[in-house]
Amino acid sequence: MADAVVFCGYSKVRFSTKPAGAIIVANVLRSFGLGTVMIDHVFAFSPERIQSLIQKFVTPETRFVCLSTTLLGAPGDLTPVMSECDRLFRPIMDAIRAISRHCIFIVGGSKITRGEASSLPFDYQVHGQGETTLRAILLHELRGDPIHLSEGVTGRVSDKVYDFEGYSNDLSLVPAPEDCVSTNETLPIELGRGCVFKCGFCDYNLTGKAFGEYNKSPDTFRAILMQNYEQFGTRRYQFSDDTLNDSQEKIDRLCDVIASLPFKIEFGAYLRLEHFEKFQTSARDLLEAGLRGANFGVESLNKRAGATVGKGYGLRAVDTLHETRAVWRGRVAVHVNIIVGLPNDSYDDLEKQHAILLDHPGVDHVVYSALAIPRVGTSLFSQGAWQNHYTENEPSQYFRQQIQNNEKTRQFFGESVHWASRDMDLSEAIMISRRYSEDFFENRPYVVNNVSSFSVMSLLEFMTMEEMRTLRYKDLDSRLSRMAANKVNEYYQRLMGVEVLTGTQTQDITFMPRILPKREDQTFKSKITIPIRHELSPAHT
Ligand code: B12
Ligand code: SF4
Repeated sequence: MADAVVFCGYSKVRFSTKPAGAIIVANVLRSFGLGTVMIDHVFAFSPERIQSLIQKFVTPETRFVCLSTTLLGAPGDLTPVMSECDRLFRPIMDAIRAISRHCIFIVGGSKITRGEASSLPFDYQVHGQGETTLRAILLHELRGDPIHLSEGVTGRVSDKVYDFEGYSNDLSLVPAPEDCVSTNETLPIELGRGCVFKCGFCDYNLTGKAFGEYNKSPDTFRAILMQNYEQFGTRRYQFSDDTLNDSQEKIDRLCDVIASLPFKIEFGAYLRLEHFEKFQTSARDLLEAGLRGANFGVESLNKRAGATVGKGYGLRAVDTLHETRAVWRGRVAVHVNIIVGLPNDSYDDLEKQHAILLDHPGVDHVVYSALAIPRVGTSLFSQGAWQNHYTENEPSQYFRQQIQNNEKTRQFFGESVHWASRDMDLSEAIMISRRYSEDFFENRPYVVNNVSSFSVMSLLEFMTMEEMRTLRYKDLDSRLSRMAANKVNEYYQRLMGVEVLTGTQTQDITFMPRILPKREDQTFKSKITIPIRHELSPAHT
């Protein structure tokens, strides 16, 4: 049985890693002494297996059920949306309600933060960072503390009120033994949260942070690496930082900590390409520290186009990619993201760019995405800046049909502007992206060419980088499916064998009884010690 259950998953089951946000949420619950189980791969399990898991963990005493939406979607879904998560989670919610009538349902993660609505009756919807907001909910539910809800959405609790000051010393991104981590598993990690840049199209609520803000202290970062190594033997990571190399200071801190470890690690990350020109030794330093997957948001090789959204590195990217290649020599999987449909990118520009990328020896994988302008959200575009460059138009008859025939596409288009620029509209941008992607995969057939640099980090659990550079993706297709199925099966078996611990202690709360006494209880103060920095006084009220 469990006091709390956290459901989560990554729609690309083949290349999955446990979602960072869900691990953190589970640990916040545990820090309150609540016996918590995290159920990953939630939508990849058969209804029978879900039923068995619910029977094993949910009882009438279960108090909290959480859903973490970052990366969550139906297996194989590349751009999952909240409505799809609602559809798949509804039967799970109903089954749990039938057992525990009074349990509290809480949802959070990127989809909720972005402003997508949930049609399910969640008691709380957490907007933004979850550490402090979830604590506020738990203190409200468990000991009757007041809570500050945001207006507009029922049960919304926002990090705008409950901001997270303890980030740099927070250790909650370390899975617990009951999270069923296997020895060779690639785990998520973060050195920093939020991004110092503010690209026009970016739909993330923590952009434009100050340099150095929300970064882990070296001691905390090292402690996380050590704990994972000692508990699970972990040596491979995916950073969830938006830009790992935003400053020389951050690169140095990363490299110093890694050099001080008694073991070597490998990692993948989002990196800013122009910083390899700016910080001259960083390509070598990062390689030596263990970089194996580099993910670059280049967006456009056309300076005039990129500059309109804050990515104006232009054709110099091509030279820098040659330079990183000369240092990395195939040991790092290099992934480039390109947006089709930026202002000033004509069809001719896109053709030239595609020809360059297709032949570039320093590029292993390219993801072409049509520019999406969300109606809701936090990007400059979703707030209306797109109107400087685009008008809204109707999709062609052909596209309208495609949209109508597909529930997910309908949802995507429903939430995005169907834009038209001087050069193309969204429908054409989607077709162009698709054509370039197919062309790339046809011409560059090896595994490393067909999967993202993040997927490479997961695949390193099963094969070497050399194999990924010499094996054809098509020949591996069925093997990859089998591997994914085995991974989910093994995880299920281990989860069914798990005993959920209750009363786990953390560094935050020295003692916390499982069901907290009410505030009026005179024994309360002597039983619980919450350090001052975690006393929840809403920051802006
Ligand atoms: C790393 C990352 C990836 C990696 C993931 C690898 C991995 N397994 O970890 C890769 C490269 C694979 C990836 C892929 C994609 N990604 Co991505 N990715 C990110 C990134 C940079 C970090 C995610 C993360 O782990 N953050 C760290 C954790 C701790 O944060 P978190 O999950 O948000 O959790 C916190 C809160 O949200 C909250 N919380 C989370 N869950 C819950 C639950 C409850 C109950 C509560 C109370 C709180 C709570 O508490 C947590 C702690 O504060 C984010 C941007 C960002 N910085 O968040 C984009 C982001 C999540 N990705 C995004 C997108 C669009 C994609 C892609 C669709 C891109 C594409 N076109 O292919 C794909 C598809 C992914 C999918 N299936 O959904 C968007 C999602 C937008 C949306 N609608 O949700 C984001 C927000 C980027 C953006 N700028 O818009 N991504
Ligand atoms: S696109 Fe990347 S670099 Fe730009 S603001 Fe968003 S997270 Fe930062």
